[in-house]
Amino acid sequence: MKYWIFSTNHKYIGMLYFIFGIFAGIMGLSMSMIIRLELGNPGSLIGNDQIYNSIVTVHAFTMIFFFVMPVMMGGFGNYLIPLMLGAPDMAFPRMNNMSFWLLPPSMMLLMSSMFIGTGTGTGWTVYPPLSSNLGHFGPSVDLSIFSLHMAGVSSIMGSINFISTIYNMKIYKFETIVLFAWSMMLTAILLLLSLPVLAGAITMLLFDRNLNTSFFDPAGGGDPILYQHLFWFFGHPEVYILILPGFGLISHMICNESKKKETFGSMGMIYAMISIGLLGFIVWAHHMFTVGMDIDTRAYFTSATMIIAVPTGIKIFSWLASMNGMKIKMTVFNLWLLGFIFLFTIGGLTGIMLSNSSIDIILHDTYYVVAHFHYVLSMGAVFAIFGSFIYWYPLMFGFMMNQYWLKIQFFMMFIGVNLTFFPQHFLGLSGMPRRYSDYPDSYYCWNLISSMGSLITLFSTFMFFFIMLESMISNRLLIYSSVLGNSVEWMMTYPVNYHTFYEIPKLLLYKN
Ligand code: HAS
Ligand code: CU
Repeated sequence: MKYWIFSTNHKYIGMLYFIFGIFAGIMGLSMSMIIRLELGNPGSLIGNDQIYNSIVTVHAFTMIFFFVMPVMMGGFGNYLIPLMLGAPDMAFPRMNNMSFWLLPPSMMLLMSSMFIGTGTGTGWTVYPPLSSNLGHFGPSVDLSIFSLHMAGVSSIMGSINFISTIYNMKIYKFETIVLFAWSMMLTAILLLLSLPVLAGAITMLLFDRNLNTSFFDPAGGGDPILYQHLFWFFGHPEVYILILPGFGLISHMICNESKKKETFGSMGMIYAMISIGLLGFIVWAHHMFTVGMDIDTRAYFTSATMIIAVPTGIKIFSWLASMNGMKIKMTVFNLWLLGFIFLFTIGGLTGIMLSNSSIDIILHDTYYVVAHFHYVLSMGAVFAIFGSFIYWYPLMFGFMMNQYWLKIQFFMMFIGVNLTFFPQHFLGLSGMPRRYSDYPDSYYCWNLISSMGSLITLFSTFMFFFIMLESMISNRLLIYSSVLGNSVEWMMTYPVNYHTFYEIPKLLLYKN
């Protein structure tokens, strides 16, 4: 027990993050099922719109801050980055432990916000005046703000750790470290630059709520639009924080699957990720086209946003080029890889649609936006997580899962998420607004289909847990297999020893 709670070992902490992330993922999934149950039929199921809105808000927070980020950065990052760099552990192992242990209390505060007071029915954007005392009296919003503060501290410490580790502890040259390490480095920099802005914004909100300041209150000379600028200056980089580690994981898997020495255009991939990271900071107002901006500002934010399609296109086409020439067998990894590339591209293209300010004025706050971000998140980030978890499962646990069942599980998931989110494009285009618990009967059909899709996704997730459990119960141990990767993290025992290296390994490849 002491080994786990006080652990300073990157593999143990990585595993703690996975356990926490899976738990949070189940919470988030449960809340999404409540949302889809409410929306499966016209009329009211929950019978209270504030409760509905709180569930939507906590679903988003849980998925973003307690599922995707902890699993990608905390889980895969902690477990794999030291192995891939040839480092014995993370740079600051005790800070690593603290990063993790700030998350459970943070999630507890968020969950308490649903049970104490009226709940935080603000959406994950927490815009004032809805989130100020006027719209939300009582302790709920304050609890959510404290929760974000703690999760933010945890992320910032994690970022410092990753930057120091990757910068100082690699045994390769910077240009030759794996793309996953590059993606983690860039994600960490993005976090370090954007999170303090969020922290500032929510602290100002906390002061407005409790200490009679009026940063966001026009009655005292403040401006609610200021909050939106601050939030989205964090919020847009945040969406790239959610996907960049996924890009890294996908690159790594494609490289291994194609049996090539490196991903096609490795240098171009690095530059593409750097430009996505930089551009991510200068496009934030595409979330605010409807606040009454002048035409020049809208033209700027539209153009700047569209430029991001270029580096992202470079990534997509480089992945395809890496796969070119390989024999594409329908292995489980290949299914997740191709699924990711295809569905993420759809999500990206709807993003380009939304970046047109004139179109966005019609589509803003409709289900079209919901469809867009679930394609890039539920089918981008989550597909990357599922694919990678299956890919590195033998390395981390030492067991082999049933590959045939995994294929069935993939197709269930693929059908489920598409059935859930593709119809939401139609709902959005015909004007159904987001964050409402009810709708006119004309939207019934697509909503019903969407809810049925979410049920398929739920069952496919159950099936995944069953497959994991089965691999452990049947004790299908793995010693060596040619289907596994050929990169450095695989040159270990399965599962990897508590201490990977007793001394820094010598690298013989290191020539030029
Ligand atoms: Fe987004 C809203 C625009 C990528 C996540 N996004 C959101 C929200 C989330 C989110 C969570 O401009 C909702 C926030 C909220 O709660 O309100 N997004 C983009 C653009 C990209 C993009 C341009 N988003 C992401 C990623 C996310 C994410 C990645 C998370 C993982 N997004 C928006 C806009 C809004 C928005 C508006 C606000 C909407 C509103 O009204 O609220 C790009 O990074 C996507 C680039 C990727 C591609 C695909 C691959 C590229 C290829 C190259 C060729 C393509 C070309 C384009 C030349 C483009 C294959 C051609 C164009 C055609 C239409 C065919
Ligand atoms: Cu954005």
